[in-house]
Amino acid sequence: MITVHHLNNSRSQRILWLLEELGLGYEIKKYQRDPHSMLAPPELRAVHPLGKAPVITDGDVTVAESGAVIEYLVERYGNGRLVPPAGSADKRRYTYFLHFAEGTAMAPLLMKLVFDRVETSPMPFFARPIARSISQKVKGSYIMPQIRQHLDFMEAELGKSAWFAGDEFTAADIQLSFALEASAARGGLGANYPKLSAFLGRIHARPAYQRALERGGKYELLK
Ligand SMILES: N[C@@H](CCC(=O)N[C@@H](CS)C(=O)NCC(=O)O)C(=O)O
Repeated sequence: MITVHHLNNSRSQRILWLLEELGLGYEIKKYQRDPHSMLAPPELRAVHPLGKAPVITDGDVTVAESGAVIEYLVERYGNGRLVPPAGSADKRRYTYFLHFAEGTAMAPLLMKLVFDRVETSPMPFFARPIARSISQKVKGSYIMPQIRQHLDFMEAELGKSAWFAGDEFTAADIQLSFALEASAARGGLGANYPKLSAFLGRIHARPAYQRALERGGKYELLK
């Protein structure tokens, strides 16, 4: 039996969605973030030393890191579903986006979250204007331009085909969804990106996405 070690409001929601798309049976072990630090509870480190989500166990196999979890599940159980044919141009795009999502797109979105917190976290009153000024400079000169560059790129890519890796929906769309949902929550993705907004509408309407939400529980991305 596949067990998804599911942290609330996290990347592991994507794995529930993938399993629903593949129609596989699985169980969920739920973990709650610490309400102040937002970190995962220490119990998750018993599953994998980094204690981050997603991580799955399947018999005596443990797989962490969302791209690796997705590759494991589609390779082991997909029977060719949700992956473009080997050797095709779509497969190269698929592999690129599987890595781009966590390797490139998520980095400035995480920095935005951290710098927003720097501005609002408790500190001596005289330090706040300095902290705010540094944070706003970093966001204005680096973080937001990076996020916009990534969104512009993804918007243009969706002009080439219906989905990110061709005209068929693939697991790369699932992998990219978290960066796009995080961009909608905190990175300026709105009506200014019509193709990306429509992409979010299309994935949220998928029955498997809805079923994963029902099983995973409340899903609200950190702002
Ligand atoms: N690149 C990793 C990122 C894993 C990650 O940072 N997960 C977050 C949840 S979205 C987490 O576990 N945060 C809680 C913590 O680090 O304690 C992946 O894609 O799996």
